[in-house]
Amino acid sequence: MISSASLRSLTFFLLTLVVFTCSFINRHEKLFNVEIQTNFQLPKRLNFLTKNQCPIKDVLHKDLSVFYNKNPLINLNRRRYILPYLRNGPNNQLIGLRETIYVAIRLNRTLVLPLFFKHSSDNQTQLTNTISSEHRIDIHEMAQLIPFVTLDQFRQSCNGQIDAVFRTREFEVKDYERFAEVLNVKIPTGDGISGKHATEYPINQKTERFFMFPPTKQEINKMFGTTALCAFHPYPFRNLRIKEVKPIGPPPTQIDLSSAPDEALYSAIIRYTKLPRHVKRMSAEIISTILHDDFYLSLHWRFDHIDWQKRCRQTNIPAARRERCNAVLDLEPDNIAQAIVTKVNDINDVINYVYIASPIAESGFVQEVRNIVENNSHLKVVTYLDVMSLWKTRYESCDWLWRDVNDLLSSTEMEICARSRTFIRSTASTWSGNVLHMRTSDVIPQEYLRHDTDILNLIQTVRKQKNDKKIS
Ligand SMILES: Nc1nc2c(ncn2[C@@H]2O[C@H](COP(=O)(O)OP(=O)(O)O)[C@@H](O)[C@H]2O)c(=O)[nH]1
Ligand SMILES: [Mg+2]
Repeated sequence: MISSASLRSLTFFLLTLVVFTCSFINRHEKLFNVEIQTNFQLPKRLNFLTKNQCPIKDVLHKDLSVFYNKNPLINLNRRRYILPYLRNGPNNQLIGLRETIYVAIRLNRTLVLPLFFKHSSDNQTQLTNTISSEHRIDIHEMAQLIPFVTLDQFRQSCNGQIDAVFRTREFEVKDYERFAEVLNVKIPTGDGISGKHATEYPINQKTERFFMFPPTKQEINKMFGTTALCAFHPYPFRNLRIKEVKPIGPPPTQIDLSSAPDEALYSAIIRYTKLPRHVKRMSAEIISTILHDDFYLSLHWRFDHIDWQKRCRQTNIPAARRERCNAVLDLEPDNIAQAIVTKVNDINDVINYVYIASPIAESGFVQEVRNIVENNSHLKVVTYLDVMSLWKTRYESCDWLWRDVNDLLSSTEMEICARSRTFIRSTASTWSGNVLHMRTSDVIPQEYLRHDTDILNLIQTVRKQKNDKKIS
């Protein structure tokens, strides 16, 4: 016999269970029902009870302070910080991060892991427009080079307040107010706000456009030298005048800051800020299953109408950009297809595959290129559509992937291009530029790298060859 008291408890328990289950499903529906208005068909509602297990688990750590390394190659003052605020696309952000690390080293400050933002063309920003740093860089690797703290640790150590600003340009009070709101820190911008002034460095200097500085320790200290503990470095990007040297050879076992040349130090920073391991693993899988570990040529076609061509529609653009814009706006899929086929014929090795990477918005144009190439040669063209089909079958239950799939797709395509036999880049793109850094002779034999070229130059050469043939 069940007593009425036990019956009441049982009913209460069942009711609680129902309410909990409903709210769990509801919460997950929100999480998984990520609406993606792209050309590919994602599973509408990912089934979190799917039988297939996600092949790559535990990609993101809840707490990045676990990466606090007592013994990195370069030890820095753990009481003084520098927090960058990155901007524009992922590769601009990566360059901004690298420059901040360089400045941090020269100023002897610990890096604060910044926020990383999704690209403005990425429509997966319903939940948040930020993305985990672990999707952008291999944090394990970076921890081997320098010490860093999380934004939370920084807020705690600095009592939520910034006390020095290392400027890269002129900022107005409203800019600081926005930074303060996004970062949830105080940036005192004058007596009116908190009574304490966060000093702007370089002190008492104005600039028309950007503060630029050479990479020497003396110059950087002249710009930003201060004993203030909690420094903020908004919008770093190409302020540091340094030659980017590809990292090659085995990793350093030690770095002596007093003797390391500036370029070698920057090169080490490039080496230790690589794409994350899960991105490498997924691209390796694509290379083996779709490209059959065969030689393949890759093309980065960056010039999409929505984003890249935006700068062509501005008024008063510099002459070099106008020229590049004119060259791009003139092109038809046929020109690109011809360039690809000509390039493949110029290479001694047998190439059967071509990977075309491009912003998703350009997929119609890329599809036309694909059809022309495949109808006129032996080549099989692979694009993000093939990647998505593979991911839909293999990674359906990896919610970490689908939440940030556009961003991760772009990084995966970078790695695919980095590993190709020959890479055709788009000049004026940091995406292409960073792929070039990844194509070191450690990864691709030097004699292959000689064949790498720029798509606009290649198209011009092909046109010239055709004209010369007509004349002769
Ligand atoms: N999937 C994919 N996205 C790309 C590609 N090229 C550009 N994008 C998109 O455009 C953004 C490029 O921004 P950024 O990294 O700043 O490079 P940049 O604008 O070319 O200098 C990326 O974040 C992607 O959203 C590509 O080849 N594949
Ligand atoms: Mg960009």
